[in-house]
This record gives sequence, structure tokens and C-alpha cells, in this order.
Amino acid sequence: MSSQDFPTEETAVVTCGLPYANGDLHVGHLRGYTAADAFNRALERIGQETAYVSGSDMHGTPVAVNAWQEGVSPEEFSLEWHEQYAETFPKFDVDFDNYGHTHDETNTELTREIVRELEAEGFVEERTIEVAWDPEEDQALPDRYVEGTCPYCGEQARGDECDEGCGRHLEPGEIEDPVSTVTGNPAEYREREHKFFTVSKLADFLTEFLDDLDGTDNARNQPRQWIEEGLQDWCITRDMDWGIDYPGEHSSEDDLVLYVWVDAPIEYIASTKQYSERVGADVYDWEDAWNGSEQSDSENAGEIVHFIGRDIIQHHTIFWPAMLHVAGYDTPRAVCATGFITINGKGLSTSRNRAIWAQEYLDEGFHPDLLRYYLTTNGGLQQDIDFSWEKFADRVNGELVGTLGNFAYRGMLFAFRNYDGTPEATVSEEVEAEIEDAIDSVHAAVNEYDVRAIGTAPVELARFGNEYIQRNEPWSLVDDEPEAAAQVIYDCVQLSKACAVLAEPVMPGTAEELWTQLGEDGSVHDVELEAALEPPADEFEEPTELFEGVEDERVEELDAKLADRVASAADGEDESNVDESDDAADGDSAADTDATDEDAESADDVPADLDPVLEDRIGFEEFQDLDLRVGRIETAEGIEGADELVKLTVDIGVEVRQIVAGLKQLHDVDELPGTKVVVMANLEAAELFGVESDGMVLAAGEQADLLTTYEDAVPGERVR
Ligand code: B3M
Ligand code: ZN
Repeated sequence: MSSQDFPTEETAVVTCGLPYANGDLHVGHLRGYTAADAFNRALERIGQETAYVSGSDMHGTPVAVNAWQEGVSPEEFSLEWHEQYAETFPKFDVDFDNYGHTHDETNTELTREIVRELEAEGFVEERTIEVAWDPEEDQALPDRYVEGTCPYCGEQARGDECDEGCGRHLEPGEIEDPVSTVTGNPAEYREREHKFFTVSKLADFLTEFLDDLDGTDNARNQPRQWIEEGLQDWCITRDMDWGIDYPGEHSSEDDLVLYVWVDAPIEYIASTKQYSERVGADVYDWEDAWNGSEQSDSENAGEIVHFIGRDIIQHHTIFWPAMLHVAGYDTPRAVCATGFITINGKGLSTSRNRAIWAQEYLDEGFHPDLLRYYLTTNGGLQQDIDFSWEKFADRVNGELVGTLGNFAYRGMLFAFRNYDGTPEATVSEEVEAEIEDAIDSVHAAVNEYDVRAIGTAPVELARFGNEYIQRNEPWSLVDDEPEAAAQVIYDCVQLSKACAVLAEPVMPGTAEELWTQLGEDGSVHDVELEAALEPPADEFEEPTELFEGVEDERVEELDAKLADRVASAADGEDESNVDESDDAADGDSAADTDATDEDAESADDVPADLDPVLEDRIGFEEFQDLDLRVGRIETAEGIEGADELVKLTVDIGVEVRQIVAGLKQLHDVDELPGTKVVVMANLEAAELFGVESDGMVLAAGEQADLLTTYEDAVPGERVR
């Protein structure tokens, strides 16, 4: 990756995948939008010029099918949802600089322009293809109007995507055993004329593009594989009424509209353009972001960063950069593809009502920051994360109430009671260094697209703060050593101020609240990270607690509500005999993990030979006491007289350890060197069969199935 570190001199634009305007928003959607929002805010905090844009995805069969089921026109249907989304995002402090929609004039015009450009450059061809057809209704069955079997992996699939199997985009005519979702009848295939974007000519360009692409690994690795397997040209028109009319000549007897995936990403540009037009190009110029290379002679000057669900990687790393390149725009600097969300360990399913709905969360009276914090820090971006009210409560009570809230409150209360605000002193070297480190960690996290690390930075700093105040005991210094007490409390106020600045990206509302309580002027939304080190305000009022805890009874109540909802959805399903294909019309597949539903083991189905989960929970702090490291096995040899034991030397980055492990059941000893493993590094050393074992290699089950890592983690990295 060849990008310069943020902040750069260029203009950035951060986007997130457009929600289909076809149903209620839920935590699956919010994960992506809050992550991108936090990233964009962090970019601002480090001084990058940037804008955060998105819009509703109004076209295509995901909208048309649902509108048809409701008996309303797709236009009316999608506009209503669009308006609801535009109202909901601000309630979660998802602060788009512009939120448009794909059916508006800016996007329609720009889409036409770009398609004409693809034609002018010789990248569009007309071909006769077979498309699925419903003989009873005498209508074409594009995309979600047809279901069948994926020709690549054999799983049940939608017309244009293998949503339950390999995740591939499917071209018209590819799906096997097609069935109409309109009538349930087997579909026929009929010949029609359609337009193709000849993506296959761009394999070399795309290979180079991927070599330079930043973001998450999954967004580079999957498309590389698709390119190796051979790129197919991409059908960009559909036999439908709803969509943007194909802007050029065609020989089809009926009107053609553009495939929804042509105009949807163009909304990223259109939305940026609308923002520029609103604030003026002197404040933010959309052309700098999307066409910066033209203006600055550099290869790729715009800093375009896309946040998407991992099921739409192909659209963003193959089709989209191909369109941008041919039409003369800059290509993305980064694509960050998030994992899915499960609810209590099972796939989020809108049709089964197994979801936490955005409005429901707000109606429960929870502050949006609690969910923002949970969703952005519960796992790395690429990981699937699980939501449960119990885990939500644990993290709120432990990290937000117990660590961040507690630290800010106790330090500021002490300061208020004894000094009416900040005592006279200057920041100590120790605390200054700690804040500098925290600032550096956020800079690094932004450049690694590590939203989780951006979110945990203020909590880590508060953890240090709690330890600092505990170690220095200002309460026992205040009478006899007033200067020493003033120093400690000054440091605490400084740390609280730093926490406010660092918390802004992930918890903007709380950060502003803390900033105001600290008596600071202006808004924390306007400062850069370095403000964390500027002297705090002299005076402030009595502080109030930043967070409210979530009681056990509340968790039980919320769990019961969720279980009831899921049960009544299931009853309804039994009664009306709605089949599983109902989910196909659910909408946003990026956020809907019905596909994994069947894989998740239900809590009631635990096989008899598995131990139940231990009753006693440990705190996060206790977990942190385990020093788990990535290691690489260097050598392995059997131990005489011990059937299962192997003597290993394992490189754990900081040193090489000798570890004895019972691995012979499942592993060929000669094959072990080179294997990456997870090592419990601060376990007391022991002697096994007279051989010293300094640590433990983690493995699962009786057969000792070794734990490993799948990406680029190197020996010595902590496992958390
Ligand atoms: N509307 C939703 C999805 O497939 C789709 C995203 C468009 S992004 C340009 O996740
Ligand atoms: Zn498949």
C-alpha cells in the first residue's frame, strides 16, 4: 500500500454503503454507519479535510419487490423510508455532511453522464442473453424476482447474488433451477438484448488497483481470487420500469433501466457534490475528492474511503473502481469491509424479528453513545460481532460507567470541592507522556482503519487515570501536602479533558457533555486531538455522572421482550406458512445475516458431552491479566515415554520459549514447525515428564485442535 499517512494535504471523503429504502433500520445497519462516522470524526480530529456522505438506495428489486408486496408504488414506498432514515441517523449522531438518495436529480444526471462516458470509451457492448421469465405473469424476473441454485456453490441464491453461500454476484441467466418469487412457478429463460460493461478488459488495471488499496484485508483478498478465476463482463441493464432509464441507444423492444448497482455507488459522488453545492466549493470541493488527481497531477489525489458490509466487496473493488477508472474519476484509497452481527449468537433475521431495531433502542431510553461504543469496539471491523443485552450491559457497566465515567467524575468532583475547578499547577511529565501516547495511538489507528482502537483509546486513558489517582491518593495529601495534591488533581482534570477529546469520534454526545462540564469553550466537535494537552479551564461546576448503568433486571426484561418477539414471529410464520424465501425480500443483505442462521447452534441444542459455560464471570481486567500471544512453532520433537507429549520451541516475538504440549493425537510432529499458535505466555512454568514447559499452547477439545490466526498477526502480538 502506497498511500501517504493521514492527515494529507488532499480532500477526503468517507462513505458507507447505502441502505436500501425498504424497511426499518437495525443494529446491523448501525454498525457500519457508526464505524464510518467514528472514522470520519477521527479524521477531522487529526486535521484531515473530509466529508461523510451517503444516501438511500431507492432502485432495484430490493425496493420494487417490497413495494409490490405492500401494494404501493416503488417511488412512494422508497421516499417514505428515505425520509425515515434521514431522521433516524442524526438520532444516533451519525453526522452525514450530506444524505441524499439515488432517485434524485443529481444522481440521475451523474449516472447518465457516467454511463455515456463508459460507452464513449468503448466499454459497453450489447448482447443477446437469456433472462428468467415468469410465463404466467408474462414478465421478466430480474434479480430478486427469481431464486434458485447458485451455479458456483450449489446453495440457494437470489437472482443476482449468492446470499446464502459463496457470496458471489450472479449474472442474469446464471442461476440454476430458477423459480419466480412472484408466482412461485418455475421460471423459463427468454432471449433479450442487454448492455454489458466489459469489465474483463480491465483485469490488469484492477490488479494494480488492489495492490494499492488500503482498508481491511478481506477487501483485497477476495477480489484477487475473482480476478484469478477470470473476470466476467457485467450486465448493466434490466427489464424493469423502476430505475434510471438507460441513457443510450438500445435495440430492446421495451425500455431498459440501469441495474441498481450502477447508480447506487454513483450516489457517493452525487451526495458529495450536493454537499459542495450547499456549503460552497471554497469550503469543500467535491472535485478535489473525486477528481483530485486531475488537478494535482498526482496518481490518485482524492482520499476516498468506503465502509461497506463484507457481502458487497465485489461491487466496491471490481465494478465500482472499473467504472470510476473508465469514466475518469479517482479510485478509492481504502475499502473497509465489516463483518456481520449476530443476536445472542444467532443470525440477525428481520423476518424472524430477531434484531435490535434502531427505533426500539431509542425508545428504551438508552443514550446512542452506548450502542455506538458497543458496536465499534466489540470486535475488529472484519470480525462478526455478537449483540446481547447482557454483553451490552457488561460493557456499559464495566468500561463506560466503571472506568471512563467513574474516573472523570471522581477527579472532577474532588477538583470542584477543593478548588472550585482546576487547581493551579501544570501537567506532570508522566501524565503528559501518557496523553501523548494516547494521541499517537489514535493517529496510528486512523491510518490502520482500526475503529475499535479509536473507540477504546479514551477508556484506556481513563483506566490509567483511575490507577494514577489510586496510586497518588490526593485525598490523603490535601491537608499536609497541598501542592502535591493540587498536582495530582490538575493531572486528573487534564486527563478528563483528554478523554473528552479522544471520546469524540465514537461517543460524540458524551464527549461534548464532558467538555461542557469541564467548563471548556466552544465544542469538542471542532477541536483537534492536540487540544487534549492544552491547559484545562480554571473553573467548572459540580460534575454529574456521564453514564447510567444497566441493571440486571433491565437485562432480563429486554431479553424477555426479544424472546417474545422472536416467538411471535415464529408463530405467525407457522400459521401463515410463510416459507424461508420470505427473507429474500428483506432488503439490506449487508446487515442481515439470515444466511448464518442455521449454522448457529441454539443454546437449547448443546450436545450432552459439552461442559456448560461456567457460572462465574470474570471481569475484563482479569482477562487482561492473561498474557496471550501469537507464537510460531520453531521446532518440535516427541518426548520419550510420553505418548502424547511434544517438546516445542515457540517464537513468541519477545523471546523463544520451550513448551511441552499434548499434541501427538492429531498432529504429525514433523509438520508442526512453522505453524502459528496462540500461547498463554504468563502461565507459571511447570515440569512435564522431567522436561520444563514455559507457557502453554492453546488447543481445542480432546484431539488438541490447535488455535491459530488467519491473517497477518506476527509472533509476539497480544491476543485479546
Ligand atoms: N443498497 C445494500 C447492500 O447490499 C446496498 C448497498 C449499496 S452501496 C453502493 O448492502
Ligand atoms: Zn454460491
